[in-house]
Amino acid sequence: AFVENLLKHPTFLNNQYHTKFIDETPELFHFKKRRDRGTKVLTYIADITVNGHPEVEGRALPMADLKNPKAPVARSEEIAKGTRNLLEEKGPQAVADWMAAQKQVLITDTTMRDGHQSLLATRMRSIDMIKAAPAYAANLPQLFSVECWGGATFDVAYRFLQECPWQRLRDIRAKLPNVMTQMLLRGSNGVGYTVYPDNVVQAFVKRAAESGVDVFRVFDSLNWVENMRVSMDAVLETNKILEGSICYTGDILDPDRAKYSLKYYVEMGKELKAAGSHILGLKDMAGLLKPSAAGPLVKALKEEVGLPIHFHTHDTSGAGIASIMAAAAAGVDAVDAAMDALSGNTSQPTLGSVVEALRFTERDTGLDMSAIRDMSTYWEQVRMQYAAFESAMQAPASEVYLHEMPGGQFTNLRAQARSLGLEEKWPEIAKTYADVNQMFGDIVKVTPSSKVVGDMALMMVSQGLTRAQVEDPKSDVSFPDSVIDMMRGNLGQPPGGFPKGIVKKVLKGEKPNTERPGKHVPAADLEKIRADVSKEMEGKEVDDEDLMGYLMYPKVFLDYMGRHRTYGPVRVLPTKTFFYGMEPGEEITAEIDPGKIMEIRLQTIGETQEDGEARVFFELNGQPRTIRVPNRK
Ligand code: BTN
Ligand code: 3PY
Ligand code: ZN
Repeated sequence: AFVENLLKHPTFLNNQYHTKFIDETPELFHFKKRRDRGTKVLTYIADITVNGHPEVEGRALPMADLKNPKAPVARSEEIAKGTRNLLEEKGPQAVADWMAAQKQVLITDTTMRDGHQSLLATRMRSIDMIKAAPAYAANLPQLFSVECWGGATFDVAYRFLQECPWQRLRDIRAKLPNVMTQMLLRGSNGVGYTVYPDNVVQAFVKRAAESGVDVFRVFDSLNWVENMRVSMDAVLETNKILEGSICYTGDILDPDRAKYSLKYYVEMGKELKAAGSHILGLKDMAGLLKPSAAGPLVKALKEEVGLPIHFHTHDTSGAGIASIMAAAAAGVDAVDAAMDALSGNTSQPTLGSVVEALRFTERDTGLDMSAIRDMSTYWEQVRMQYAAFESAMQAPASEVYLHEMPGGQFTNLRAQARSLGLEEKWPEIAKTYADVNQMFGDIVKVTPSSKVVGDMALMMVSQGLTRAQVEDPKSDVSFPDSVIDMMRGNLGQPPGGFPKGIVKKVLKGEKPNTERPGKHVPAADLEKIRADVSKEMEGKEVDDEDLMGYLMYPKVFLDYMGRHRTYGPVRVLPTKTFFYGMEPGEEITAEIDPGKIMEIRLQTIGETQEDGEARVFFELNGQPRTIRVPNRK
């Protein structure tokens, strides 16, 4: 009925369909009759089969004979106790104490979050993760944690994957009962790009803990501890693990980058400890911590802060594992790595290689190499499904020391440049990004501040502007909105503040706010918003998870819900089907509810009729079903 309402709507017929159309047009939701979920899912398959998925259009195709990935088998019936059991039984401080007392280097597997965020534009679907979870529980119980939530995954799940991020978390949690789950939280920016009211951040953290997050890695995109407090206090309330994190930028060995010195990081570490962190995160989001600097930094943090250290880096330069080894020698407690098949380049260093590098040393990780190989074989098959989202990056790039872009941004910005026709100007963009950083006062660049620097650099290169021209008080420059927002103080303050000249130029004399941005954002009336959203969705109940989805990304969430009404739980489909539909004669299965399997066979695709609709003929559990979908081709 939704599709019918949509197709017959004058706005749609006039080709004025735009993404806001669905949430601005409530009559689309006046259904005559509710279709069952099976029919909805068939409608999705039919639509994708006939029209293609817009997200993979014009992109590389996966290998023709691609098989549905098969998860590794559990090697024992019994699930050994792991970090999660310790957290549940003894609480977060006990985990931190145990960590500090360990000899081994503990390992976090980032494949399900940063790995695919950095290599595959965050497009990995829940089903591919959930299938792996039992093998993690059975075969790799010595892992410190599995990073599987937060960062960009939240937004991308709703926006591009047509699935609920909360359900992903609950499903992974249910199948991984013994190893801690971990998320990345952008402090007062939650899992978004802007400042949220304090009570929204608090409610978000509470809900995330209840839905299954054990370790909260919290950072601020300008390293402003003041701006992290609300979220850190909220984590402490949940009795989960608070990993307050330093974002590493610059180079402690470079005398010309004195702002981000060893002393600076030690001071920040102390502030994070005073704020209640159980663990200190050392978040090297761009992979700038060189092997020669990692040792002295980790040693100083260990000695002077006194918290267990959890080191996160990216292998963009190719030097990642060397930095990990230096950190390990200096006493780091835990490190992040991605399973081999999703490691390297802008992702984390290679998990199996880290394990081998530490084997037969006093810091041996205790992980089983054959279990790692099994798991990586699975991830390799998974990765092949996402060929459309692979970046063009073929090799490590020491260029990262010039621009300092975070792993997730590097390939993304390059793709953005390509789509603007600026591909051959990439070296200039990289240099301009570095210039913009200096113009903004040498800031930490990580979501969302990295996006601001990227926006500015692209604008300058596309308009042919130099730094001197931008800074010239006599020139008239039209700044990107994100730059204006940051100079107003809406992301907080970097160490030493933004340079006065650029603030004045961007704000044209408007006075910036230099206090904590959240201080000036009124509390959200959560129950009123819940009622309003429910009304917008024809009285559908809005639970806390949905409410948080809406509060983080109002439009993205409502669009998702609109599509969900039409297409149902498409998360149960195999990834290949989700992106490419089915071929005549093909048969797939999908578990629509635990234990309830749909057997779907696509018979044929009929001709498109005069009404512009194609008939697609299926068998669903042996029963013939005809689905009509608009042919938009
Ligand atoms: C998007 O809105 O582009 C992201 C997700 C795709 C939504 C599905 S794809 C099949 C159907 N047809 C559309 O135009 N959108 C939905
Ligand atoms: C994110 O915020 O998504 C990041 O990965 C930052 O490094
Ligand atoms: Zn990262």
